Amino acid sequence: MGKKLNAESLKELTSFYREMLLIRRFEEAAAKAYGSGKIGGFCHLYIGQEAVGVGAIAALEDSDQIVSTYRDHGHALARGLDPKALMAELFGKRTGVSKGNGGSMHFFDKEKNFLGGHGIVGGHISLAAGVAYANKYSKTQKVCVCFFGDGAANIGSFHEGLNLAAVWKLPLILICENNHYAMGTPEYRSLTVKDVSIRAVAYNIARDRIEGDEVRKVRDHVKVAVERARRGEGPTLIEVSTYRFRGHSMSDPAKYRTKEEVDEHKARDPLLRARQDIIDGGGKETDLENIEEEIMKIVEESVDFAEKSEEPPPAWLYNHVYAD
Ligand SMILES: Cc1ncc(C[n+]2csc(CCOP(=O)(O)OP(=O)(O)O)c2C)c(N)n1
Ligand SMILES: [Mg+2]
Repeated sequence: MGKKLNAESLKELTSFYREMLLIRRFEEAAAKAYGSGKIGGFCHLYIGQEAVGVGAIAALEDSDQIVSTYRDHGHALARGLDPKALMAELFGKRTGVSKGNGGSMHFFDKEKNFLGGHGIVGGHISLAAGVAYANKYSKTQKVCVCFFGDGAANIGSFHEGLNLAAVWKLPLILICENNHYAMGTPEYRSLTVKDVSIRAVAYNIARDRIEGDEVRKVRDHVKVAVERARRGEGPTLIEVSTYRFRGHSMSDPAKYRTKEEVDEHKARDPLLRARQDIIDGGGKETDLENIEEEIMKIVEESVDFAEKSEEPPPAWLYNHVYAD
């Protein structure tokens, strides 16, 4: 039995639950559309990891930047990008957030300070260090959060990014979403450290490590790092232990994991956890049912919008490839 919550905490947790449910239902709808051939190309689902993105992004101001991977749907939704424009992007339509030119891996919204969606594993970490450098150089108080996986922590750009962020004390929060697999490779085959955050020691920067099934805990820990960065005390490397419930991408049947292992992690589903904490905290089942209904409507509308939108003209293929 969880704790009773005061009205403010209950409201906050319910709003986090709503955001996580939006990600879950949005991606379930995307998987269905993918299965029926309406979405093409790569499509990596975030299902199971929702508390990481929602918790971490809740610790930020809207003016802070987010740099994500190809597994970017959850981060984009948590940042408040329009589900219609995101679904249309998955469908490759001109109304998509990247005008149908990017697809699943390349969500981007400058106004929302959502700076991608990047397909090259780990390559975006040094880009994020560049964004954090710009924040510092132009004397803003902004911080940049960069999400990446356990596999990305073995890429050169991770080490270059960390080193420069450390040397220049950049306002960068590095969040390693350790879902314990890089495609079909389990972490023990590619990592010699117990957890990725230990690598912070090599660069003399702050580190933290948490379990990723409790959304408010993620928010609280990331907030400490954000405040440290805003005080000018430099970057933090945080490992959040999490798990993806689906395969690496839509084309992966994930045969390298046992059913028992997956079930064990599903028992720690961040949505179930939040749901239970809301009920124990004094929230009502009917409120949760209303949220479910509201989210289903948003998701259905996003699919409808994507289906009805036009394809981009072929000439748009050459847009936004090189600077003018
Ligand atoms: C430089 C590079 N190498 C290989 C790939 C192919 N690839 C795509 S995702 C992936 C696994 C990355 O795993 P991880 O960093 O743990 O992130 P996760 O997919 O688990 O979220 C690989 C090897 C790539 N996109 N870029
Ligand atoms: Mg991984």
